[in-house]
Amino acid sequence: MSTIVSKCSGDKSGLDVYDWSTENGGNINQWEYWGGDGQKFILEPVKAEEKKIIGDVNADGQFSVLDIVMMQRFLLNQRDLMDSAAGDLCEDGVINAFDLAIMKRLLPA
Ligand SMILES: [Ca+2]
Repeated sequence: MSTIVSKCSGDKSGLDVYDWSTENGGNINQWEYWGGDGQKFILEPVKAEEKKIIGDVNADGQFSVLDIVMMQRFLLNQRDLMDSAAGDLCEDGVINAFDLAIMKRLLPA
């Protein structure tokens, strides 16, 4: 179990489930730390499969020249990307030549 304290309180207060609510939508607010169950949280790491590899448009788990080839063919309307989210390197919601340019720059020599 972990406690999340706020720096602005000088580490004296932290997250606290108001009135030990067990209801959906129960409030969490800041309260002076006293070690109650409403101030204890379970922190879980992000699962590995949820982590995206930037530029891995063929979804093989690594970024390589094969991803650049797939991206070039996608931009020529010759095929789809296996993972289009990994191809939006500019993070502007559009996959275009600017994303390809970044991919080429990121590729290890
Ligand atoms: Ca790949």
